[in-house]
Amino acid sequence: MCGIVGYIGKRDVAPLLLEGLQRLEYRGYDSAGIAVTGPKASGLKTVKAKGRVRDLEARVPSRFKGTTGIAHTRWATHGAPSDENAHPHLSQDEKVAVVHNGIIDNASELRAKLTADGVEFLSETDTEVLTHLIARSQADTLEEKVREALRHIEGTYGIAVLHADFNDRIVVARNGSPVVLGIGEKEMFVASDVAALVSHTRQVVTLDDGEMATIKADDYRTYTTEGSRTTASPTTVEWEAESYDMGGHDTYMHKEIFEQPDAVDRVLRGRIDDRFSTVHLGGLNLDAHDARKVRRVKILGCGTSYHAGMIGAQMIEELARIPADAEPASEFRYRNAVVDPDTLYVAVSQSGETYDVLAAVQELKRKGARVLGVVNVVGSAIAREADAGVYVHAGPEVCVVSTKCFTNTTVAFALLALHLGRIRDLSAADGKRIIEGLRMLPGQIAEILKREDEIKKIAKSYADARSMLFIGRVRGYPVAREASLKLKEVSYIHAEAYPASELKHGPLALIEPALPTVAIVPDDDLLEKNRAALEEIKARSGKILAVAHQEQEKADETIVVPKNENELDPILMGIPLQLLAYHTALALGRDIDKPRNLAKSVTVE
Ligand code: HGA
Repeated sequence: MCGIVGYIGKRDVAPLLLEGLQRLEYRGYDSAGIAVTGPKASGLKTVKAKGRVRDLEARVPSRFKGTTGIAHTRWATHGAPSDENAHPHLSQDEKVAVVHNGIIDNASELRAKLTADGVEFLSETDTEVLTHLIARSQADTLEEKVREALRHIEGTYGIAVLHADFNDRIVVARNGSPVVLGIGEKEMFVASDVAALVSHTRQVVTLDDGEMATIKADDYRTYTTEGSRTTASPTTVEWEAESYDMGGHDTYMHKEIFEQPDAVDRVLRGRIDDRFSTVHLGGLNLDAHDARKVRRVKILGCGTSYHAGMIGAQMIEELARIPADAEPASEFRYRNAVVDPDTLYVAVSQSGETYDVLAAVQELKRKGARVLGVVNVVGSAIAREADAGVYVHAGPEVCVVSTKCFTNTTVAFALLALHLGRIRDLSAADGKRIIEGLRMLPGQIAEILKREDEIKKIAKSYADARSMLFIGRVRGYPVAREASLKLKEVSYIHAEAYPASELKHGPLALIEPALPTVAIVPDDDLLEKNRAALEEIKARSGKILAVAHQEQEKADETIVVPKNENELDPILMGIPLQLLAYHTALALGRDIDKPRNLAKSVTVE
């Protein structure tokens, strides 16, 4: 969702900020803006534009000089995408500029009060109230002005504030929306995502909720919104700037699909213990004694992470024989769920900042539950908020549509299931069998990816479908769900996933030549049942694409994938369907890395 970048130092700030915004484009946005100042500048200068960062760039005048600045990509929550609603928002005296990620819940109330006091609003955003509150504060320092304004605010924010009278600093604050400081040599950066910083510095300080910071060119300090100092020492970001480049691919989605053999290798690296046929998960903080006491596992995630959680729940039940299920975090947090001390709660989020997942974690913690985070971004809010965690080590994922993070999350769940299983009743022989299967995954994924041309051809033949049905049973069902989500997200073709076992209970009524079915047909104990479903579809002249371990007679086409252990098959069976979604979208000319209306990390509710 929306992004913040800020800089203070000696360099010409506008090009730096524009470059930072470009690095955040992947998160999804509808407009952008920039404000600059500097020791020699008189006042603040701003430019804003609806549309892309390149539209903003085209508007930046050649004499737009400054050495301090803040910039933003907006994903509208209050007020339509427009030049006026784009951030930064300026105070009436044009001395204060604010960029904001998040939502101010009591904005209308504050707007009414400010309007009654004679303030004229220039935008429809919730953010603008904050600008006026800061400008109207009588406090002596910028820090105190911001602090005073924030006292009136209910809601979530990551903000960066510039003030013409205090142009040696940028003041930032965080509550529910990420803010990261980048520490350079006599220059400082601030951003909502390390992607905007890593080409300049890999030394970062991540603010906690309720924390503020002042950055100056050669110094930074952090403190709470109440004003007491906090100690925040910089950490080094693992990800290199190059990981954010396209690396010769036409889209990030394509690049990230093809990175999967390496990514899976990374999530396995250093974790397998052959001696005891198990795995070590460093951040788990769950000794054998505690692990034996777990009576249920509840996995919470949104979208693709929820589907990875469904696969994870299946693996945990199979390998560890612990009852497990997955639920959308967005639903869980609102249903006053019974929180049980013997349940292990697992929160899944690739960014580690997904608002609904974070809120569910906070609610669980408040009720005394034990929460494990399964996240990709090291040091992210969920990683820090959870009691323990397993990183999925997929590397940065830029495309809005998740591929390698999904796959790595399912592998991380296989590791967790194996670990729990080996502490409980899974035999060493079965542990060894799963480990051998895990080691085969990178090579088998590479093998599937070699079939791209074949899948591309199939995708073209489905591109004119108005709707598609995805079916699978038990292990295959979450694969069908994720494949259906992938197709709709990136190609905009309507798709629906159903358990194959439920066909007769309704969806069979839809079957006709114009509705193709994609069926997940693994060679497992349900093979014959799945074949029967294909028969039923064929008998009604439905077109079928099967993803299977052997050619399926009743299918019009079969994509044959390599066989692994039954429990791990779901990890592989989704891979060709990522390529199917990709090539269908390509054939339809879609904006693959930035599908309409979607954003990468959903940091608002
Ligand atoms: N509420 C602000 C910022 C929106 C946001 O954080 N999106 O992710 C606005 O609508 O401008």
